[in-house]
Amino acid sequence: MLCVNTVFKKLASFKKTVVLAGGVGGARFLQGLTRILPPDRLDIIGNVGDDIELYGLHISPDLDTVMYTIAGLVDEEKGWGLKKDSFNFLQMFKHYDCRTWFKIGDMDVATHIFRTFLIQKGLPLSEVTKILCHNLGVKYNIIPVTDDKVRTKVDTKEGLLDFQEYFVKKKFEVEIRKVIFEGANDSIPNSNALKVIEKAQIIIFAPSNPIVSIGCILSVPGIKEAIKRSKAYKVAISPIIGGKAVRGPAHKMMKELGNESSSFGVAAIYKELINVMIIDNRDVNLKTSINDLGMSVIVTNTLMSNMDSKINLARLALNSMSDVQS
Ligand code: FO1
Repeated sequence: MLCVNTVFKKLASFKKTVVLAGGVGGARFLQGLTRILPPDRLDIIGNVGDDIELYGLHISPDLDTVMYTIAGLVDEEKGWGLKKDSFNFLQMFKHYDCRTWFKIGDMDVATHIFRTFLIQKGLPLSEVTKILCHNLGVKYNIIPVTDDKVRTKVDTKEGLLDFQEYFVKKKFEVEIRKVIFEGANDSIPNSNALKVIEKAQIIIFAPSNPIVSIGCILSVPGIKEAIKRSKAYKVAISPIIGGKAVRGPAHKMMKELGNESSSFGVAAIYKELINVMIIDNRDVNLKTSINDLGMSVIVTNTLMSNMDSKINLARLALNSMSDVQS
């Protein structure tokens, strides 16, 4: 039997960890990390730029993706939404000529109704997220980067699009010219987010889209500065393998915005914010050029195809501090 002292020693050996996370990539990484770290050692700062208001409902896709994934409720195949959900209410909406390209499930809609109900009662998004998590048995602290309204917009040849319009409706086929985080300049960072960044021993940039997901988090005034000020060890995992995003438009967006669409391009975006970049084996040829940006590089398998690979990547990120220093 494990004695209490051993348990305490083991817990103390875990670093106070903060993860900046977007949607599916971030959630999959967190699936591994939450198998290693107990809730009091891990805080998650989430993206709110993908949020959308539909039929009067406040929908927070990235916060929900992380929450459902940690709760074990996510539709693993899609990476978002609830497993075994159905889409019947959307069929009825078609009669009213409502927008139905954003596929909200019959069970998922309960989360959006309850979130909207609590927000209308006057609770900030961070408190609402805590309540949702508590009710779904998620003990990890998911902190929306801000309680204020920040919305990611994409400037395209077809005009300014809401992020979900670009991502889901247009299937990110339209070329982009600029990304705007509307409302970010006037937003106030969540005080809890600043607190956990300050106290962190390790800050992990999850393998999420660096332009829109992590980019939105970093666009909130004070967050980037807090990360720079923090004495934590900072490590990022590239969501790009062999020049292509594992899923989603990260590589396409980077290219269209004039960044190199590779792990080097991701490292260049995070330059001056991180100490270590974790890249895939297939990108080993980029190691020296990333080193030249002033950071260490770890080369490994970053494709999270099953639980073992998620846990291995999470463990490597946590151990990167000692791995790089030794
Ligand atoms: N992604 C899609 O590709 N199509 C959808 O219809 C869709 C609906 C949706 C509903 C609720 C939710 O929480 C997420 C949903 N997502 C959908 C995922 C979401 O658009 C993206 O994964 C993120 O915003 C990008 O990080």
